[in-house]
Amino acid sequence: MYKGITLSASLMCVNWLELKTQLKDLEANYIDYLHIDIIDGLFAPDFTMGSSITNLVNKKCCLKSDFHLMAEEPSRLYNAFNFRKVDRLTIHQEACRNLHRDIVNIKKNYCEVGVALCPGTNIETLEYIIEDVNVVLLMTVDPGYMGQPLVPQVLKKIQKVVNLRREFSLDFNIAVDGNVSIENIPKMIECGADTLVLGTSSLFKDNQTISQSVADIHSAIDLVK
Ligand code: S6P
Ligand code: MG
Repeated sequence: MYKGITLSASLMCVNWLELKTQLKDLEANYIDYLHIDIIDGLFAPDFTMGSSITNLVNKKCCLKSDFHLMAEEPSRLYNAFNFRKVDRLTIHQEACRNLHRDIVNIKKNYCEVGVALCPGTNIETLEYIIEDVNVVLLMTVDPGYMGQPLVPQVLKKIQKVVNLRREFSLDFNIAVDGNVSIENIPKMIECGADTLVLGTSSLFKDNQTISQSVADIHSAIDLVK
């Protein structure tokens, strides 16, 4: 955490040939979570990591896990992963036939729970589950790939979720995921985001080390905090 902002590193953006070193660098630079994207090729295009990879990474890395399941009916998949009580598991509103049941199940049996919304999904769908979640994750790109441009209208949505949180007197986190770049970080925080999912546009850059990227991320946060 830096100045009240939680930092979550997107594992799918890691340099896989340097995995061990990069995991150590994330730990040394006080990153809070490893953001683990699971894509089923149906809810979103492409595939990412399966349990053999993520369970191995979890064993070797001290960071808490922030699972982001971009999968249809995600409850089919929970048993493949090793969730610890301190981890987070975020599922998509659009992917669950019975969202409330799924949220209560995660909270009771696995770990902290989050609900994610794609850029095109209205926040009104949160009203009846909002009291049960630890985090609302707003996708700031459409799910599937790293390196996509920001969907700018989501900035307005962050502010709406802040208002909703105030209206219900709640304290869940508001996470943003997708093109969380050095340029976009101040805008996102000003709108009310407190958890940043960091990928190729800020943390994992070809031409600099993780420590240098973290310094740039801190400077971007300093502009508004
Ligand atoms: C996208 C996924 C994300 C990406 C991350 C990429 O479907 O949920 O977590 O890994 O957003 O970051 P960037 O900086 O490359 O857009
Ligand atoms: Mg993600």
